[in-house]
Amino acid sequence: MKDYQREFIEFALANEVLKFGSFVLKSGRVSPYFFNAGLFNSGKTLGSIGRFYAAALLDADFKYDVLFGPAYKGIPLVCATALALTNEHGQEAPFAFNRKEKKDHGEGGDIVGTPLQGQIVVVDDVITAGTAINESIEIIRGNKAHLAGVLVAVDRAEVAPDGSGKSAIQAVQEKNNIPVRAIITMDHIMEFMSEKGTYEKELALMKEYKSQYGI
Ligand code: OMP
Repeated sequence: MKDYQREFIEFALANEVLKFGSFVLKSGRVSPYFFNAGLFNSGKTLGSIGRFYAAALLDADFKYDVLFGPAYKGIPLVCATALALTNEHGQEAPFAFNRKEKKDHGEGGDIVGTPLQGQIVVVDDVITAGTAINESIEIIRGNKAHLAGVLVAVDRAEVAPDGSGKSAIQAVQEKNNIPVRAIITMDHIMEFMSEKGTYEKELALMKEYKSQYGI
């Protein structure tokens, strides 16, 4: 685990974005942890999350023309990432996001920001079953742009509910022949918990969940 990944887990815990407990997921699975990116809800936390995404994007060595943040949760994330890439790393970092409802007046269309052209990297929160990411891929293809990669905050590394035996992230990578990277994975969270030594009960539940649904 790299320093920025450990710092990211500490930061997510301090802001209660990462929580331990019992949470029902979109997939219906009952998870002992949940990552709620919607709680990055102040200038301070958004500034920090942007720096973590920017560090991970550079670590992954993605080559991009435009960063794309899918509505709604991806919108502040892509703005924060682009700002950090400019302020901290001197990159121009063009970005775009979509509207959920197409606008038929004014400038029209469903994309706001830089036109979706060239190599696109999607910036989003969490991939579980892959529904949200597949919608983004359709938007990019619909604009005749090229998907270059996907960056999310958390890779839950769970087996997809489709019975393929792969994780949703593996399926997206293989189907589109692109890298999908995350700032942290479930394993990083577990490594952090075991380093701290104060999460004995929670870690046991994480291990149990991983043995049931992990990839
Ligand atoms: P998929 O669209 O199935 O890949 O699920 C991704 C979505 O699950 C996220 O955009 C969230 O709405 C939600 N989610 C989280 O935000 N954090 C989690 O830790 C787990 C989930 C989830 O429900 O699986």
